[in-house]
Amino acid sequence: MTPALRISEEVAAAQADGRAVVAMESTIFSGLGLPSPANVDCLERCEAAIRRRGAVPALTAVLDGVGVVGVSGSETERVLAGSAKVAARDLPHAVAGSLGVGVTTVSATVTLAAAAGISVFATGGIGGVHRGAAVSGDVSHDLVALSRHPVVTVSAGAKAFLDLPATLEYLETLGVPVVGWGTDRFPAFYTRDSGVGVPATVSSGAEVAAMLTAARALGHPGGVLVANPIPEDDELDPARIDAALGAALAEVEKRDLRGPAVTPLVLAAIAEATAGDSVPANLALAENNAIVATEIATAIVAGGA
Ligand code: PSU
Ligand code: MN
Repeated sequence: MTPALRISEEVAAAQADGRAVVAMESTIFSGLGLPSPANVDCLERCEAAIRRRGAVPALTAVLDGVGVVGVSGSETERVLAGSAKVAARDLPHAVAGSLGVGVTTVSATVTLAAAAGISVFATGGIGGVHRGAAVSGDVSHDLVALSRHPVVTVSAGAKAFLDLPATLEYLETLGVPVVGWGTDRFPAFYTRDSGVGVPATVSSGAEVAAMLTAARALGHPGGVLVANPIPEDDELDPARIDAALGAALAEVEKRDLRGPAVTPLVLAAIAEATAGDSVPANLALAENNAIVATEIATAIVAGGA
């Protein structure tokens, strides 16, 4: 039988040498996340940011029925063109059923990173509690995955169109530590302040590494969510984003879309409503998350956590 997990040679070598590794999801780099060619640009910027700081990026995906940690070379093009969204619940069928190309969400990436022994993961924005979830029941498994696997996730908050106060409540219910990177505010993806606070603030990778060590020593399962706001220069105008979100969510309702189909449509509608300005903002926050994730991963290997 083909093994369910494959760690690339480069990633395995970095782990053996005690060098920092940063996992990355693939949904944001696929057509479901960013339009072409911004998706390629985004991946290159994130990988370069990680490498420039001496760490190794580990893009995750499902390829021919194998959970791959460290997608590289010609495999990358297949992943960028992928359109089958694989969350954690989809992994067993994707692997057992030999799915050709599956792009991994936050929940699937946290699962694969933990299986590969990687402690830090950089993304754009996590999924969470959708507006109207009391009726639809749509709460992303991303939140549960963060509570289940000992992986630090760096994100610019959660997706902007979610119910952010409810998302933070749900993270509290699950016992996921949430820390703001140099801020006491929970960011809202394209903007730096969602209006909701975070329970604690950190400003260095060493502080996050120490949290992971403490969690392990106390038998606290799961990871840490590091909320890293979009850089000030790249932030979008909150009023403009609100208007774009309103229009996008009305379209979702009109088309009666549910579940995994919602995000791709909303992101495309926001890009259209902001005349494309949301795309460079998305790239900037993803790169910024890769930078912070690398600082944390470097502190973890330095501290032997
Ligand atoms: N945020 C974005 N673009 C995305 C996602 C998040 O700006 O494409 C993806 C992430 O991969 C996240 C997933 O894990 O959406 C959550 O999807 P859902 O809401 O269906 O659980
Ligand atoms: Mn969902």
